[in-house]
Amino acid sequence: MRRSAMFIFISLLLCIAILQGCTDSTNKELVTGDVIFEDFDYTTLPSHWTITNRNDIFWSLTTNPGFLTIITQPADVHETANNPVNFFLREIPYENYQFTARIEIFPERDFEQAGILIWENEDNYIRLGRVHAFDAQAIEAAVEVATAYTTVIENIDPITEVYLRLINLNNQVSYYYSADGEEWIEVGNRTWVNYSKPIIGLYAISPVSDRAIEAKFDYIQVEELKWEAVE
Ligand SMILES: [Ca+2]
Repeated sequence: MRRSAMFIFISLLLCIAILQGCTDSTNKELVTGDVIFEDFDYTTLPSHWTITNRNDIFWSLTTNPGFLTIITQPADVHETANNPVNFFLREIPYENYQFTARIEIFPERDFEQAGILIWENEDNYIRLGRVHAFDAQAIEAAVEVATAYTTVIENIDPITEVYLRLINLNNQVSYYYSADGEEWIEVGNRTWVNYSKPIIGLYAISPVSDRAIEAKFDYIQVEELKWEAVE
């Protein structure tokens, strides 16, 4: 890698979590552009959402008003076990972005989980979940590439409310979570992706316990990130 390219790369790494005051070697600054905010404060799902393997018995916009509620089912997209029941997907108009969601779930058996996605298809995706894994409460940062699943699981305190965030900047994705929406902790390994369209998603599953438990999605926010010339 040429020195200037390396400098830009290192600059990106340094400022990916701190979205103000970042400049690169061409004197550009990373700023927030347009914002998509959806708080699920409606009773009819907008048409920009698609639902995979849709089963209307197990999701609702009215059970908990102001939330998208998904009832976990024995579903998953782990490696070749593809059965994504009620994964909510939507395309976004941004190349670089920060995707945040506030979720309430308390998983109590292994692999019960809810989380957020960056999606190409069932075998190529980024997944960040609030999960019960190996007898512990955890956050899981995962990526699947052509059915090969790679994961980092970090144990956390037994919280019900969680904020999850994925940042996609120049095709490098980083994973964060927060208990309060203010203090963010990076998890997992930053991952390179090159998907055909920017598609984000929400999911809640119970692939081993098969239990039906409630995952409440309070809102999503997607902030466009862009480089702007410094005056
Ligand atoms: Ca898969």
